Amino acid sequence: MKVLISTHEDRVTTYIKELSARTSLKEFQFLKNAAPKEVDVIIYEPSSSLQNFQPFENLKLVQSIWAGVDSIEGNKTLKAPLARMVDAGLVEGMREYVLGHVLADQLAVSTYKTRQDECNWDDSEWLPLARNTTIGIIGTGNLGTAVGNACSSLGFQVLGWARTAKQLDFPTFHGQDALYEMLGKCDYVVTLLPATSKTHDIIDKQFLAAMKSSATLMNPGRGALLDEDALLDALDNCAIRKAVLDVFKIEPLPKNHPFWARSDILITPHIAAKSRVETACDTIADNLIRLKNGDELLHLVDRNQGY
Ligand code: NDP
Ligand code: OXD
Repeated sequence: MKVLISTHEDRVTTYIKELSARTSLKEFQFLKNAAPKEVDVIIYEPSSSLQNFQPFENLKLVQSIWAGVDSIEGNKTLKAPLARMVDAGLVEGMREYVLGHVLADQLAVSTYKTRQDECNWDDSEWLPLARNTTIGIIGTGNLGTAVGNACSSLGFQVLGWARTAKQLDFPTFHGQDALYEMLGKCDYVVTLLPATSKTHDIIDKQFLAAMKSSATLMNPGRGALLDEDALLDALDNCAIRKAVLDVFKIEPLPKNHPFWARSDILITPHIAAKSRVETACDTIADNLIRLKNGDELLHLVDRNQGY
């Protein structure tokens, strides 16, 4: 099988090396360039220049290196099955990002640094305990469930919300009414939804108004989820306390964007969980071997739902 590696230029050689180590060289040929008609599988990163899949007439699978497939699933030239990335590296990265930011906030890290700069020994505050803190996970898929479980294991109260009903180790809800009711109970709201036509601007005026005024919004999902003007209004009117944002409608965030100057918004540059070659290749090799053996492919995107 011919497998075209269509990733960022810097990573192609490493992908070829790692995938070769996990599969039989007799069965798979990993290529940087190939005649489109001969290609069976494309390993695909959204930053790739490849946008027209039409010439790839014999394509059997496009395996995305990213978990979020919003930049590719709507591509009308792509008729072959599309699989998204589900791997240990993304899970660990997202768990650590969310927990790290929640704990840094609970421990008032930035406040104590400011007081240190003023030689100010103020020990009057009682830091909140996890047991008295509720974290709402909006989108309890692969990442949201892992984040929720990690928060539970540290003693946080966790509530989850998704499109469909499910049984997890923490209480979960679905449906619009349940969402607003749940938001009102959370001290942190973490959005881990995919960007689809149904989730566009889901964090809108009504969503933010349903949150506690003391709550923090954390969006490591996608920038498309957030109505940016509604967030600025909510912060200006103290409808919520703070936002931690990793993803934006336009990336990189333009230099003149109002978010940069706000002390109540913490910006990270889409680094919450990056696809790492070592762990991504475990998933890719698994799917390649399944394809070769005619077994069911994993992590296929439902093109009707968009994720
Ligand atoms: P999954 O597909 O496993 O989970 C998506 C979750 O969102 C599911 O629980 C799904 O519900 C829910 N959902 C989808 N649409 C709706 C809707 N209309 N209403 C309510 N719930 C909905 O994805 P992952 O957990 O793997 O990833 C989530 C997202 O995280 C990715 O799509 C990507 O955008 C983002 N991401 C960001 C990264 C970063 O570095 N910032 C890194 C990796 C991913 P149901 O379970 O019912 O299907
Ligand atoms: C992803 C991402 O979707 O890094 O994997 O955002």
